[in-house]
Amino acid sequence: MAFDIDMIKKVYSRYPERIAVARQTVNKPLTLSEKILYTHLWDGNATEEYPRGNSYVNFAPDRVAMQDATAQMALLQFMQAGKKKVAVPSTTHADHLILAKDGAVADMARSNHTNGEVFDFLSSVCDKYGIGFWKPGAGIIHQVVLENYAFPGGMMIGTDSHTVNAGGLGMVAIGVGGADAVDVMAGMAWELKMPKLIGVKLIGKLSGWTSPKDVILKVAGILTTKGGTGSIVEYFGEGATSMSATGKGTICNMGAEIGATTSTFGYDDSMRRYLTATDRADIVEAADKIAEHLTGDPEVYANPELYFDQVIEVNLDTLTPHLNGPFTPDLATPVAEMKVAAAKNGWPTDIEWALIGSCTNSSYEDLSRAASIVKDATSKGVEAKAKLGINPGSEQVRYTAERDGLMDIFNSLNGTTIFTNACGPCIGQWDRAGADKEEVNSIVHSFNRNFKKRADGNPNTMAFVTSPEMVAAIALSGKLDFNPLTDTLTNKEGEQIKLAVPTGDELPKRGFDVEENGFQAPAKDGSAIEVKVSETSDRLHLLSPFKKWDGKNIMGAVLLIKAFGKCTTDHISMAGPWLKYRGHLDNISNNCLIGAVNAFGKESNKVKNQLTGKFGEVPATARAYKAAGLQSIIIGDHNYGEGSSREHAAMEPRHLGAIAVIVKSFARIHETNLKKQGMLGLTFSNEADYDLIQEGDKFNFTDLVAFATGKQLTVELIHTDGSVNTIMVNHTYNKAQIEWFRFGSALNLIKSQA
Ligand code: MIC
Ligand code: SF4
Repeated sequence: MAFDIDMIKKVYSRYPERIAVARQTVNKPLTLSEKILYTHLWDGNATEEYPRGNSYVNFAPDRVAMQDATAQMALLQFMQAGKKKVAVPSTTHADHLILAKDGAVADMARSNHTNGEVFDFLSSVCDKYGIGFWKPGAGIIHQVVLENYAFPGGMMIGTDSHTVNAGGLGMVAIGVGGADAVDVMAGMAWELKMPKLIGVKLIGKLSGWTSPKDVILKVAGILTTKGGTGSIVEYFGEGATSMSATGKGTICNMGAEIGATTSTFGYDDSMRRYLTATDRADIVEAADKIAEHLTGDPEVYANPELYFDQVIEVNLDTLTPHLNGPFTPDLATPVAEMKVAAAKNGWPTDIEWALIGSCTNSSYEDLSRAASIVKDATSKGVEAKAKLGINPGSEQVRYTAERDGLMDIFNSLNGTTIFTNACGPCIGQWDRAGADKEEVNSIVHSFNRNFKKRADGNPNTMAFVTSPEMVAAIALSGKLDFNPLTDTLTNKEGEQIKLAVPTGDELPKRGFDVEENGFQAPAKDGSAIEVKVSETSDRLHLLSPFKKWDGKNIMGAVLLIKAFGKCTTDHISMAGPWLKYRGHLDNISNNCLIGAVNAFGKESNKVKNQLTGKFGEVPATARAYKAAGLQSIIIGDHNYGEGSSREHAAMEPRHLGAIAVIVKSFARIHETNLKKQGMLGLTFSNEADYDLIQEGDKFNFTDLVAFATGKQLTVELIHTDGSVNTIMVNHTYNKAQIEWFRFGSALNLIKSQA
């Protein structure tokens, strides 16, 4: 039986009426995305049409998901909101903090020891406030959510950008910062700008070496890392219905890499099969009663140009495997072109490590298809040239794969390590031997992100994203440019061997099984439970509120850093070794912007201190300004804050005294995070004004006292030679968000109302 089936049935029971009203209001056939949005309006039935890409709308999500690295800050904030229990079903998943090194058993034991304090905190805070806790080893948040909580037509938010994975089961699932999660858990509305809609029509059918991963690698190549910003991507067509639910999850998962608000698919047989196999036939029964509402209207899919803001068509019949990278997930190279591309760009083709896993590709189907390649190769006497590392997505997947012999197949290959059911190398929790030598090298993995330094901390590791099947083939060949469709491998006898095309099981033939799934149900009444945070801990620290705005114009703020080029959340608040401070704002602030490249001098973590004229690290310089009572300013390029939902990327600058971030454009989640934490997230009205910012600049916000919705702000740039440029900046603050700024943070506002 499904968790929270009563909640799901309640959601479904209001579908027919709410959709009928929405259809009348909007007065045209509806996409699936619109159906889910309009059935989740905070105020009930639709009373007006919300222009896409324009109006802020209040929604009522059905559930909240959090992972250990973001939940610490989310729950520290929730503890301040003055509530007894969460208002909607919520879960926390311990997956990000487990370091991959020697293999699952040793790694798990080590992690329980090093992270014990944080796991205990999460376990007790969840217990107290009615939140389900999936213990370390239970699996990666998005795989566990897909297996247990996602349901067609539902709306969920999660404190992780890959929450969107649940679109594989037809949800609108959206990644947010912890402060947004706090709103929903505290029983308040959740606000989102009405997304635009991108329709992706999948024609043909996947076959041979091509997998769902290649669909999204292709789409990422078309749309780039910011092409999906502010949009929901809705997939449809024969190619959509013919692929598995977990394959759909893979596609939706990496929608985060194109900046999409989320991605989704209509309810179909693949979802029925997956729900049934994961012991949720009760959802199928309920969903079938309203099946017509759980997918887009036929008129929409027949003439998508009339209903979507943009339509893309991908032909699965002609699609081939892709490898995307290095350093950005949208640099797409079809496998047949890799030899030329690698030679042209100087990408090393020798591969030492090939990794399968992450929330993107760690399903049973993924493992079974990769295993088929390994089995074929070993039976033909081929040995691996690279090391293969595998992180299964959940204990249920791992246990079942073990029972069915898949793990034996992997283990029969020389150089394979099975890591924990956790994020591991995907988030830099990987103790890769030799990484500190910073050698130039390439790796391949089935993850979603490949930003610099992400997997092993080495800035010279070039990571290429590809399907699990391709990762397995490349592990065998040891070559980035190996094309299994055409190339051969040499076996132990010196014979040339061609790999058979991958085969696999969408779902385990004998059903899923698990002994200990790792779930901890919360106490019915948690009021007596005490949440312990030691005052001397360097991992956890209770929050103190940010200062309220004094109501005056900001004058004489100093430039902290003008970031050059790509500045993702990994550049602003690096993960890997820093994950351990996710519950301690002051300590984690020591990584603030250390990865960002300073536009002056083009070095990282080296900025000019305007007080001393000397160069220093970004966090230390910010602290010096703060100590001197100065507010500071961050300047950035396009798509600033791309990547993660981690609100630390907004809280750290705030904590260190930065007050405004002015950029050419923002990634959605990060912009909201800045607003929530009481900062000014602003964009140049004239992009070229970025070039006016000089190293020793001071900033005056001369009309901040008149901060209002839809009205530009004026900023004076005072250069060191005394000259002044006056520029205009745009903002997207609505009335409520301006209140967050006034109060110093959204949380301050909640508290003042409690
Ligand atoms: C990631 O993939 O970058 C993460 C780690 O899962 C983040 C969340 C985090 O920073 O904790 C995300 O994608 O939101
Ligand atoms: Fe974990 Fe990687 Fe997925 Fe983020 S992208 S949730 S780090 S597996």
